[in-house]
Amino acid sequence: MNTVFIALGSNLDNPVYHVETGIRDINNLPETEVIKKSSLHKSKPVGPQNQPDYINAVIKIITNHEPLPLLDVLQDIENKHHRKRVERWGPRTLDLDILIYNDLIINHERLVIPHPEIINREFVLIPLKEITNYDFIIPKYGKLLQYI
Ligand code: A4P
Ligand code: MG
Repeated sequence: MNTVFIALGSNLDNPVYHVETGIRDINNLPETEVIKKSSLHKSKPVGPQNQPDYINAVIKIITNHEPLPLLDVLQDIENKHHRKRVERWGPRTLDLDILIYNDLIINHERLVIPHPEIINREFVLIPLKEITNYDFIIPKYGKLLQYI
């Protein structure tokens, strides 16, 4: 089994609903279980400001999916939530980002792990801190606490 952290974000059509059902959808994937879930954090948009506030959360899962197949099934879930890719950093019904996958460092054209923005985004760091220990290490970047 692999240990993976996933960030969820939504700022359209009832964001709390999309984040809650997104977590449920991930838990329902075969050979996958959500083992920790942060609270839901409300935050101002990073990037274009003319969009609604976001609801963000981070979960910890265990899964048998390899990294790219996991990205595929997460994108299926995003599509099921009618996510339209219109604008970079623009509004979305559900965004699922793989933050950390075991201690892997991946630089693939479709998948960069750890997520390159992880250390720059409070809406990821704060919920990640909530579900990890004080000495948690982000692969490649080091101690989580130094970024908060
Ligand atoms: N991709 C590469 N690495 C990964 C990874 N680790 N996890 C590729 C997931 N996907 C990864 O993503 C584009 C491509 O990134 C995917 O096809 C995948 O192959 P996308 O989600 O379709 O595109 P996007 O939304 O235009 O860009 P991106 O970079 O995902 O946007 P962000 O960085 O997620 O930013 N403000 C607040 N407060 N809260 C938010 O959640 N989110 C954004 C979106 C902006 N501002 C925000 C929030
Ligand atoms: Mg994304």
